[in-house]
Amino acid sequence: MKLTFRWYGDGDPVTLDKIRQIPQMSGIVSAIYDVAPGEVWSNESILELKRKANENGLEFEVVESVPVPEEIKYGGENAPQLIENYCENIRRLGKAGVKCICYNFMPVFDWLRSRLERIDEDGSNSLAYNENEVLAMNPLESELSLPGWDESYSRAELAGLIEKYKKIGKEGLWKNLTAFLTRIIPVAHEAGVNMAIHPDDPPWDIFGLPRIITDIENIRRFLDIVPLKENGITFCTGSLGASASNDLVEMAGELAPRVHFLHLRNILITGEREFHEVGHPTECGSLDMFGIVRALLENGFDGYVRPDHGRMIWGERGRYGYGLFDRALGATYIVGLFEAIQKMMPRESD
Ligand code: DNO
Repeated sequence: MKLTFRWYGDGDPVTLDKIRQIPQMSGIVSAIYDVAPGEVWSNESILELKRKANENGLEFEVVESVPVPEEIKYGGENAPQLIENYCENIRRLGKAGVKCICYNFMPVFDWLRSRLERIDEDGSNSLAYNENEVLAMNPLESELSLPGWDESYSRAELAGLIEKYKKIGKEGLWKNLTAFLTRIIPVAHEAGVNMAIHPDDPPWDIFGLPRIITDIENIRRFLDIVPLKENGITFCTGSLGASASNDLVEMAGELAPRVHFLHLRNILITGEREFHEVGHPTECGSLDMFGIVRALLENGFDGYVRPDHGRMIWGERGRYGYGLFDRALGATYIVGLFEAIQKMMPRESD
């Protein structure tokens, strides 16, 4: 596995010289942030990002995300052209040495929480989700803002978008995902790039918007659309784990050969559709981090890993979920987990 760390570019208070000091850190996970979804990224900007990483002793082999424009997801008239642009990004990134691209197919909103600064018993802050609080929010009034959200729409545009998805429903979304995958995966195969779809977070419908990358049945359906290795997933423990009916250890074992990217974080489920984010170790939350990593490794996982969201600790202020301190603690926990499990596994020569 290769340990990586998400970096939001020059404006990120967590700088590359800090990231490189985390033990075992191999590279960054980043993206070109100043272009609208659907546009082709310039070769110069891609190479510049790579240069900055390399100058700091870090690789740039994972992109998160090349965002999928809404029009591809709802199947608008420009979808075919936008899919071609997407293919061009895959080719350009492959040429620059990128090996894995993470993306999602969530309508309108990427990951969602109802509280951004839950005060935990130890004085740290974390992100929390409570379904009743979410239902009480009006999606047309942006009361919350999370990194990863496209907030460029006017209210009227947003209302229109929500209507479009309600109309096409889940099967419409599957159909548009199929059109997307059947075109992009052969390009990724040629370019030597693994595509890794991110599960929906949380893994259920919100605000009447359909969500489909949610559980084992749906992920099997997704993988079967194009049964090539390059059509793979990001195994995000915190996203899939929010649904208590997802058995993550079992899912990890079955899906391992198609997991290209692993997002590790823990959550504590406190009720029906209610959870908050906690420190990464198993004992801190509801997820069996050891069991998940062991199931992945025993079934051949050898992809990229990053510590996912951290809490805000030691007085740090920063991008929600993406401060330095707790993610760095998570990174060293991950290194320990992998080392222990790998050393316990029977070697081929034994
Ligand atoms: C949240 C992230 C997501 C993820 C996208 C991938 O912290 O895991 O925003 O990057 O869903 O496209």
